[in-house]
Amino acid sequence: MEIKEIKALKILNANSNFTVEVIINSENGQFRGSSPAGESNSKYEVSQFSNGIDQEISSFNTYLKKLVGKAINSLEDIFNIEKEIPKEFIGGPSLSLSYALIYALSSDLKKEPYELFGKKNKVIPVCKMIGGGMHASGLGMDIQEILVTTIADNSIESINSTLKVYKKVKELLENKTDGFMGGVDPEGGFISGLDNYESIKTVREAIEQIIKENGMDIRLGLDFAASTFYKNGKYLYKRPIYGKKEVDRGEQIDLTKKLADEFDIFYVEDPVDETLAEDYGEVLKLLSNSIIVGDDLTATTPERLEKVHEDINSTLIKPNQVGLMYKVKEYSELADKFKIDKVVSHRSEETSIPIIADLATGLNAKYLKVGINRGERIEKINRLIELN
Ligand code: 2PG
Ligand code: MG
Repeated sequence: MEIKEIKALKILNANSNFTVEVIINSENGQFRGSSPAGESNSKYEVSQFSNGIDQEISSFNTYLKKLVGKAINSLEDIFNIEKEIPKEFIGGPSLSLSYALIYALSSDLKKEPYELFGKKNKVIPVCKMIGGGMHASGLGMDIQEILVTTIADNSIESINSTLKVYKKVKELLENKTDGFMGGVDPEGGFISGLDNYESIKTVREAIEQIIKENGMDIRLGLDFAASTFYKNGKYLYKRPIYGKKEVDRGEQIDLTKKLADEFDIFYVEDPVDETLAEDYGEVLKLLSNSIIVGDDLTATTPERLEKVHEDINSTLIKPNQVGLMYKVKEYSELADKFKIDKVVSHRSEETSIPIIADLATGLNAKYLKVGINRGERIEKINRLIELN
């Protein structure tokens, strides 16, 4: 296929902030790609717009003119464009371009986008129930996310049970908290006035009730995003957890173990600060039946995974953390080499394209981390249903 016209423009993401969209016209029609952003970012991820969004979109449009007339016939051709892209555009602009190219190319080859990366495989969603940390603008828990996943034969079965838990959590929050009006964070997690401990307890209760009613195998997860409340060697909780508000490194590891034992937590993401790989390793040793997931720690960056792979057994893959799809592929292959489970993930400030569902499928990820409420998340869940 040939790029006939191409342009970048400013659009809104799901948290009402601006991001970039790239629109390509080829002989097969029009194709769009847009990149998300995170509210809680890793210090190891690339910045989305290094020169400010307006300035960057304007110079990116000048750059994109060079691509008019270019023939794209394989994923390698897209990777070659990425390898030549000026550094200043790596982030939001580069990823939006790659996503638009992936859609254009797959249409031209009469393939589904996931087929450019690999075969179809089972992907299980990991979905947010309650939001805190930066996602709740400091109004909720300190822990950023309480999540639910399932052991299931296929994604539809898993989505069904996850949805039941989500609705049960809402019901329990309505009964437990006075001010709760059903409000959600950008990822569809409920924001309530309950503290960390009571919030986790509530989701556990919801899971137990659904297991009892439906006999499904449902698991609890947490994304601490611990770097967001780690200051000068201490984890600072707004309200006490196990009687403490200020917790040192060793105590944070103990607290993670205590929560995991008390609430049977299966999925543990970023329980400690992103710079402390050895502390992830400690958590991994203590919780041998859980999956210990690196997100801020690894930032979808191959060099980071090389360094810290022994301290985790799972990793998120967020393409915009690295901004280039050839790096994402390299990262995914590295994870396979180290036998690290892969969780392709949404960002808090998503756009509406469902591409991460295709990436999770084609890259043979075990999980897709995504919200189960709000239009831009539902796009991804529905794509997963379609690919089931
Ligand atoms: C995370 C993500 C997605 P953000 O920390 O895992 O849930 O949040 O996009 O804000 O980094
Ligand atoms: Mg995270």
